[in-house]
Amino acid sequence: MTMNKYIELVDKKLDEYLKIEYPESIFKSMKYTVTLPGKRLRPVMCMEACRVFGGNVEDALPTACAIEMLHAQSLIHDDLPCMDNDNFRRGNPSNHKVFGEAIAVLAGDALLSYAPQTIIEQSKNLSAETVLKVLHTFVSAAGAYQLIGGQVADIKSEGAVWENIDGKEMLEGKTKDETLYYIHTNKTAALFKLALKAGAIIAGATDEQIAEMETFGQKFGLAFQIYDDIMDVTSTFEELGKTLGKDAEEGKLTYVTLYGLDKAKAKAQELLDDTRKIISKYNSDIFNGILDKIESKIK
Ligand code: GRG
Repeated sequence: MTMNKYIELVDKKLDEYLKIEYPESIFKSMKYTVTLPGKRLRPVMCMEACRVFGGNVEDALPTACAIEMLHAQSLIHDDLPCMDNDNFRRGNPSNHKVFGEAIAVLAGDALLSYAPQTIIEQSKNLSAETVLKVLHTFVSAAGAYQLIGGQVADIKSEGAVWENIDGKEMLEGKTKDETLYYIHTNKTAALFKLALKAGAIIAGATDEQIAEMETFGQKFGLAFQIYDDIMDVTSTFEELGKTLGKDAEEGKLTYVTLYGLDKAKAKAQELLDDTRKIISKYNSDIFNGILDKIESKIK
C-alpha cells in the first residue's frame, strides 16, 4: 500500500462518515476542518501499524478516521481566540473564521463524541473486546491525562512568570525542560501513540509489540513537535498553511525558543535516529518515508 492509496481510503471514508444533515451548520463545520487537506499522518500510521502486525488495513479504517476527527477537533479548538487565536489552518480560514466561535466550539465537541461513535458503529469485523481496547486507548489519549493536559501546560507556559526555586526556574513544580517534555508528550505524541497502538491492537499484536508502538509514537511525536516548532521559524505560509513566527512573538515554550534552532534540529534528528532503530525490523516503506520527509525538512 502506498501513502497516496492510504490517504485516498481515509478521505473517501471521512467523506462518507461525515454526512450533512439538519442542522446543517454543525455538520458543515465538523466536515470542514476534517476534510481540509492535511497530511493524514495519524490515520496512515494507524493503518500501517495494523498492516505490519499482519492485520487487514480495512479493519483499522474506522479507527484511523476517528483519530483524524480527534486531531481535527484539537486543531479547531486550538485555533480559537481563547487558545492560539489562529486565523488560518491547512491553508484555509480557521473553523471559527468560517462558522463563528459558537459553532466551532460545538463542532469540536461533536467530533469528540462522533469519533468513538464511529469506531463502535463501523468496526464491524472487530470483536467487542478489541473495540473496547481501542476505545480505552482512544479516550485515554483524548482526555486530561494526555491531550488536554498537554494543551493546558502549553497555554500556562506561554509568557509565564517562572519562580526561582533553589536556582531553578519552576512552574507548578516543573522545570522548563520538564514542562516542555510534558507538553510535547501529551499535546503531540499522544495522538501518534494512539494511532500506532490502536493499529497494533486491531491486528491482534502482542502486548510487547503494542508497547513497542508506544515507544515509536513517543519518540516520533517528540521529534514531530520539534519539527513543527522549527517550521514555525523556517517555513512559509504556502508550505505550512498556517500563520508562522507566532511562538517567539507570544513567548511560547518550544524547543526552538528554549535552546535555539541548531539545538532543536540536532534533538529532532537524534529522536528520528532512535525512531528509525525501533522500526527498522518492520521494513515499512510508509514509516521510513514519513521519517525521510520530516528529516529532509530539518536539515
Ligand atoms: C477537548 C480533547 C480535547 C482537546 C483539546 C486544543 C487541544 C485540546 C489540543 C491542541 C493540540 C494541538 C493543536 C497540538 C499540535 C500538534 C501538531 C503539531 C499539529 C499539527 O499536526 P500536522 O502537521 O497537521 O500533522 P495536519 O494539518 O497536516 O494534519
